[in-house]
Amino acid sequence: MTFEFDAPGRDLESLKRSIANKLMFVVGKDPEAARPEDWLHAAAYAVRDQLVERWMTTTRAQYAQDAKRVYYLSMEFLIGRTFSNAMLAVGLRERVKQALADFGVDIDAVTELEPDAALGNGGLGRLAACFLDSMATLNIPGFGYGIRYDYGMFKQTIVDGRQVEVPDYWLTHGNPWEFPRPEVTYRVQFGGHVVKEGDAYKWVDSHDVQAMAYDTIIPGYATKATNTLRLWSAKATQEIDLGAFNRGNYMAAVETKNHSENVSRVLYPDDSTPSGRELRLHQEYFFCSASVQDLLRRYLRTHDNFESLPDKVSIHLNDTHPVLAIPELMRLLLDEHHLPWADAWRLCQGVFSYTNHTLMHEALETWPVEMMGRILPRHLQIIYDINAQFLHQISLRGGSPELLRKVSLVDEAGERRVRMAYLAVVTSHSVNGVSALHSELMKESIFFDFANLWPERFNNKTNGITPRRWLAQANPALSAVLDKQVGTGWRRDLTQLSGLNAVLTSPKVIEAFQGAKLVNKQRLAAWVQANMGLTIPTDALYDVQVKRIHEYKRQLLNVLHVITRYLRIINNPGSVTVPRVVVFAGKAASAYHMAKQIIHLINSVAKVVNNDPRVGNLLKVVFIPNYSVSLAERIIPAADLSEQISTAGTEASGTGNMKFALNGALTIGTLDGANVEILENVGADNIFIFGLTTPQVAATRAAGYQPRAIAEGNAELTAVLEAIRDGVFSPDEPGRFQSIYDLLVNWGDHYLLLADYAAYIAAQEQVDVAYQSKEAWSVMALRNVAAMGPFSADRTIGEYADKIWKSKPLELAS
Ligand code: T68
Repeated sequence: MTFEFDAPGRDLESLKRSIANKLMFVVGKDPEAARPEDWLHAAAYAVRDQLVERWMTTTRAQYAQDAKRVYYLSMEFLIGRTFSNAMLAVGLRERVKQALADFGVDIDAVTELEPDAALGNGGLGRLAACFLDSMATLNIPGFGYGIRYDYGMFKQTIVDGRQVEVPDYWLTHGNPWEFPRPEVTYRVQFGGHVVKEGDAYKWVDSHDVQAMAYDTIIPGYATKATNTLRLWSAKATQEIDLGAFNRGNYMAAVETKNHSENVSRVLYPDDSTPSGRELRLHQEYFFCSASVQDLLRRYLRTHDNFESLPDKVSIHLNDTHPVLAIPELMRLLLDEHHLPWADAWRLCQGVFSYTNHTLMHEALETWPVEMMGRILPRHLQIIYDINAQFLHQISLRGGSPELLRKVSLVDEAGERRVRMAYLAVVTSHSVNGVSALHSELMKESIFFDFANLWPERFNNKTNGITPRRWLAQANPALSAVLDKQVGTGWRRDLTQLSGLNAVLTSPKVIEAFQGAKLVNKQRLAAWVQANMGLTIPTDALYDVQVKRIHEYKRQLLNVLHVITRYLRIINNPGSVTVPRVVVFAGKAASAYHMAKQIIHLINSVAKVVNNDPRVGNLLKVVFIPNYSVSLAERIIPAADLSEQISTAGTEASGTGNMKFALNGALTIGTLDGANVEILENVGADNIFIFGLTTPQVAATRAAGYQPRAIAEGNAELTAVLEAIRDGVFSPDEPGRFQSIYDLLVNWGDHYLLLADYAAYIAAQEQVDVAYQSKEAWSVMALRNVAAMGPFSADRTIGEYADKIWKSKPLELAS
């Protein structure tokens, strides 16, 4: 067969023709009538064409080389926008810009119209997106598997200072990046019961849902390699209940369909309601089952037995949300492919690896045995069997009944529950944390007994970020400075930024860096003006904390500093000389009352401070609504100071900390998560570290921490707390923030804000002193940029590939 197609041209004329063709024949619009969204879609299809041939070449090479494939299972992929990223990957941004300009279309304006794919909550989902980028860039054959939520992370609006959630239907205008694959569907069973036929188990009377694949191409940078993100959408197995339809009951006839399709309807911003939790379990199993069926089918295309499964397949579990993939793979091997238990178990242990992202007790997933037995009866049996064998093995090794109780996969205290993290640890050949500190704490705390049993299983893989999105794309101004000083190679090898060290005291370099920072502040200030109607100065220190709102991340400690500063300005004029813009952004889980109170407080403080004539431009407070990947790309490059102030021992790693430092902000932070490694890399002179260390946090709590005594011993802190309590920031409702005062003074201050307050304020004073010498500050910031090489996700993925997945880069002719 001859099959010929027109490889999409890369010159300006070809691009223009391609965009014109897409507008006409795919979008179906007359250029006379085309709206900006139509041009965006036309341009997106034209850019996507540039990726398709690479995609097919990569897939063919994977088969030809019988390459080991890495399957990254994650409930979340926080991709953000794709248009700019794809243009960057294929090196066509300038030409597409010109092509659009020739049609009278402004590329920046249409870029802003693309909705974020907000299929994630925060760090965990964004990490998955950075990892896909790095896997493709390093030619690691990788697939992301997740859920194609109809509604991504809710849109946050601020109404009278409070967070109000609005649904995010991101697919309204269609998604030009995805390829729907109606032919790639799998049946996913729920409910029913298990019957035994001879030695075999059968899962019967289930109500089933179809999982349908949607594929997105993940381009590598400066390589022909691409990977695939395959997201599953729920489709009813039966469109219409014919019985009900015939009886004329049309609503009932489609009800089951709607119910089935709810599985992939919405991303969970939290899981605090019982009915919600049951849907969450459905979601987890839905995507695990479809993914495992799919990867087995791909494996069996070129293999007729399972012996080489661990050599050809790695399944990585991004936290415990995909852990049901374990009993699902067992079920398929046992019940569908009739392998003996021991073989199936050995294969599972060879295939699975797991990353832990939190030590916080309330975030460790467990499922009531009752619920799991009702929804996934066969999986509960398999988990019981795994548990029985595991406990037997431990008791043979002399484990005490006490140890058996502690490590059991089923928590027997109170309502019986399956411990998903333990199931992940017992099965996986590798268990890693996400920063050096976190990986150590993980072994000392939640997995203590397991680390004693199998020390070789536990390891650290410090997180990283993709320099393509977080520097090249987000910060063109600084990128141009870096290109001039160290060349352009840092996009693929971030360690090349260390070349900056030789030149960063040169006045020209300093001036160029400051120029780039100013451009980025102007870009942010213009956005704040246009979207919030607020004027912020561009010659102030930009002090930024953007991340999910959570008590442990201590946005409230930042607010205590803001109020301290405010009171100093009005009570002691002249005592504060460095103007600051303090920027906050972040979403609170919809059911997390205290996090929402904190947002309300920030907005209330902003209102008072920003309108007090005594303050002027010395202090502005901005809460930017609806934090997202695309807003992060605008906010982070403008920052001078990066707030990473979680209570030591609570933030597993953080990745925002890396993004800020890479964009030339200095960190004010605790010795928590990856801050510790940032300190080691930038040196103590180029970072502001303060506060209790992890052991000191433990000791403080053990000694019977008394926040009230700390408050009473510090007059300035007392004034700040009383201002909150007495309604200085809520004059219309004086008692509004009593609960925040109580949280800190009367309810134990669990995250030790008051214990760290004095040290934090002292560190902020050092920041002010340092900022007064603009040159010295810029040199410190440049030293941070120069030292960020190790925090590239390429380094992280290189380590995962070598040490955990044992996967080799694909060989591709260039
Ligand atoms: C984050 N975790 C860690 N969880 O908090 C952060 N959780 O320190 C780390 O840098 C990052 O993971 C990457 O390793 C999360 O973001 C979630 O988003 C989440 C979502 C659902 C349920 C539980």
